[in-house]
Amino acid sequence: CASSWVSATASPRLYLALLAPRLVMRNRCVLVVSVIEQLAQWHNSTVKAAMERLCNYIPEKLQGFCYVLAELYGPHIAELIDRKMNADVVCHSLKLCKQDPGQPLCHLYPPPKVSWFSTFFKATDCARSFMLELNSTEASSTLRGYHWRGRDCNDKNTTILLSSPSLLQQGVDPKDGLPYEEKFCKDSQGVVLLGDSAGAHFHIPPEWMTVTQMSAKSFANLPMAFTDELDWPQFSEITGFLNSTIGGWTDSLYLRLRRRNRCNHRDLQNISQNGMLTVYLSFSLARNQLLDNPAIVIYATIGNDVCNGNRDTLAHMTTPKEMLSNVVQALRYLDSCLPNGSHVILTGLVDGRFLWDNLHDRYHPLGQLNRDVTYSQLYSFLDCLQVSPCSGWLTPNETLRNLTSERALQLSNVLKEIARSEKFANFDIFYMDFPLRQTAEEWRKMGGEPWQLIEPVDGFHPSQIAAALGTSITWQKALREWPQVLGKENPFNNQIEAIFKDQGGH
Ligand SMILES: *[C@@H]1O[C@H](CO)[C@@H](O)[C@H](O)[C@H]1NC(C)=O
Ligand SMILES: *[C@@H]1O[C@H](CO)[C@@H](O)[C@H](O)[C@H]1NC(C)=O
Ligand SMILES: *[C@@H]1O[C@H](CO)[C@@H](O)[C@H](O)[C@H]1NC(C)=O
Ligand SMILES: *[C@@H]1O[C@H](CO)[C@@H](O)[C@H](O)[C@H]1NC(C)=O
Ligand SMILES: *[C@@H]1O[C@H](CO)[C@@H](O)[C@H](O)[C@H]1NC(C)=O
Ligand SMILES: *[C@@H]1O[C@H](CO)[C@@H](O)[C@H](O)[C@H]1NC(C)=O
Ligand SMILES: *[C@@H]1O[C@H](CO)[C@@H](O)[C@H](O)[C@H]1NC(C)=O
Ligand SMILES: CC(=O)N[C@H]1CO[C@H](CO)[C@@H](O)[C@@H]1O
Repeated sequence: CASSWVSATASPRLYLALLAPRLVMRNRCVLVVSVIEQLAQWHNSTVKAAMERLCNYIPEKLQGFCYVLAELYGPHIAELIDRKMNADVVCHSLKLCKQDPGQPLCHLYPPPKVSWFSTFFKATDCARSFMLELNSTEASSTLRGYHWRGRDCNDKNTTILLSSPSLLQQGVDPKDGLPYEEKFCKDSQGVVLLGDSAGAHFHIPPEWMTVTQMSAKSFANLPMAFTDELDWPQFSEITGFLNSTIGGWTDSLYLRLRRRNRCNHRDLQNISQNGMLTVYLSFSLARNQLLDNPAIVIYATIGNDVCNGNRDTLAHMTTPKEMLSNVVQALRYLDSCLPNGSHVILTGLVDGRFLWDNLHDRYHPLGQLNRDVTYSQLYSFLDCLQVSPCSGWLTPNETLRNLTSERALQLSNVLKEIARSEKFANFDIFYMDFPLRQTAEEWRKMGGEPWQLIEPVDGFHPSQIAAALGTSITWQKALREWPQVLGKENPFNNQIEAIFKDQGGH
């Protein structure tokens, strides 16, 4: 079954994989102009100096380009900012020739004192392209690196997992000539995540837009972040294996399984993807049904089935009937791939009302300097641009938020019912609610605030803290209720560690 692809396409749908980069791209002008404006304000400098400062901060590779753009568009931007235009107006003015007729004017900041429309039309110069109209293709053409599956596996070649085993898998004990794997490894298993952008850990660093703390250090991770499409699976709750550099800490199912049984080392893969709807289930699974160890598959699409950016968002949500058929189809496929003795854990959908309830009147990182952009404004702006990651939850309309949660609950119940009633030959199957309530509870006990559990920049995804806490809650639950899923503790752990050390990294 290695490297086979399934695509179970039902109806064509908006798809967050496209949406997540779009979310950044459609906003990049407002975002960058805001940063320039605020840098000038914070350092009491001219706009020109602020642009140079920003160019200095970003990685050297991109600096030449940045200076060219600053030279090209700088004077125009500077003039507009000096006339007290905010970032919305500057960006509209730069893009006027591209403004689709009939589209609403979308703005992040409150309109300037002068009437919005008159400033808008006076300020036009129709610059055709703007520094942030950088094409996303440049960034996404680089191969996703090893962060996605650990070093054994190149994301684009699913056979590699099998062909370059870890040191332990290759070795033979010189004393008795027995292969180490046979001696030390029973009960070992891999971790697989089928999920969406939350599982892959979508994150935009707030340091990129907080001018009060901005320095060259803030952008050191920029090239890598774009290579990985702004996902950070290396820190994520299922497949994380590096210490978090994005706040919080790393705790993952993989690290815990590895601690329990050192033979699980490097057996991780992440086949989650931004926006994997259950109807768009298409994945490649690097696992050989006969030769490989069983796997734990975490099947988590915690929001995308009810989240879309459509005007009539309710009509575009997955129905319970569709959910049933999509998930069962996906599970049948897994049954044909997974080695016997595997386990599948279905995770329910989150109740996204948590987002609005905890964020709507707080300031977004872009709005902290002047106290002028709240999350409620950000959500309306994204909605207006039709790039909201979730129109049903990120809305002031309480009825709509409730209806979205109602559908999410219905879909979770479908998953629960599947786990209860369906049987598969090669794995057993379990259901758990998305542990949001317990996570918030734990965090409160640690002295934290609920808003810290949400990604500060997008105001939507779970934060690194939420991910790490979620792992520990999931682990405790599994240990209590389904210990067979986690396998036994390996009595040879200490010996393995003594002989192989860290086995050359993850
Ligand atoms: C900002 O700089 C200008 C000129 O360098 C100076 O006149 C002004 O007082 C400064 N403002 C503040 C708030 O430091
Ligand atoms: C941007 O990328 C798209 C496809 O990804 C391409 O069609 C388009 O021509 C590119 N635009 C520019 C200005 O390079
Ligand atoms: C994938 O990796 C294997 C083993 O290294 C190699 O033989 C094969 O040609 C690769 N396939 C592709 C499509 O790169
Ligand atoms: C994280 O850092 C700690 C010490 O700071 C270290 O002991 C540990 O091995 C690191 N973990 C990973 C996954 O790199
Ligand atoms: C939304 O749901 C909450 C909790 O169930 C309820 O208290 C509230 O009255 C509902 N609001 C609307 C507008 O339906
Ligand atoms: C809120 O959403 C509901 C459901 O989509 C809709 O019927 C209602 O008109 C909306 N209310 C407002 C004030 O937009
Ligand atoms: C899987 O293993 C179980 C017990 O270990 C066995 O009962 C079952 O028949 C096996 N299934 C298949 C499809 O081999
Ligand atoms: C992280 C990862 O492996 N992502 C992959 C998941 O599967 C899809 C479809 O096979 C790939 O396109 C992703 O790159």
